[in-house]
Amino acid sequence: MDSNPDLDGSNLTLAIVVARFNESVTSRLLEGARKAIEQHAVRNNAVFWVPGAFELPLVVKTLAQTGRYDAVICLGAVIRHETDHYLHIATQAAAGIQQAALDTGVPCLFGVLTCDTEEQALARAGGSRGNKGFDAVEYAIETANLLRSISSQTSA
Ligand code: INI
Repeated sequence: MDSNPDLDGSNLTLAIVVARFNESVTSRLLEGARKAIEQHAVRNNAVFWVPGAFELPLVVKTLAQTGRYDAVICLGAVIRHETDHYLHIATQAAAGIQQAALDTGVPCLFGVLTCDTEEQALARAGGSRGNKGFDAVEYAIETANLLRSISSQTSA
């Protein structure tokens, strides 16, 4: 197998779940995600909003279980404040999203920024450090196409 990712989205349906908390950042992640969807000709997509990153895992798992989506992409921004509250949110979001993928067999992508400052988050949401929403869609397409090719090889 070669190392080039298959980024053809034309046979894929994607769900994107976006956390409203820190919306100035997450709306930019969504813009990046939409650019990747257009660039890779994704066949269909649907966008769902949740209050914060802590709510992502349940909604992601529910969407993955419907069987309608080839991958589910989570977008969020967890930013450190004075207490360790953010740490619990970031840890549970990451673990819950991974668990949703393992439980359902549907790729669930972690496009959640975990940063010390809003400035760092904005740099990764279309600023000097790229756009992690764009990247998450590309990784979703690659992983969904890989799973398809594995299952077509094993069923041949
Ligand atoms: N939610 C986020 O998405 N990012 C944060 O930085 C954040 N902080 O720091 O509090 C945050 N809190 C809300 C949380 O995700 C839940 O919506 C809330 O706790 C209710 O379950």
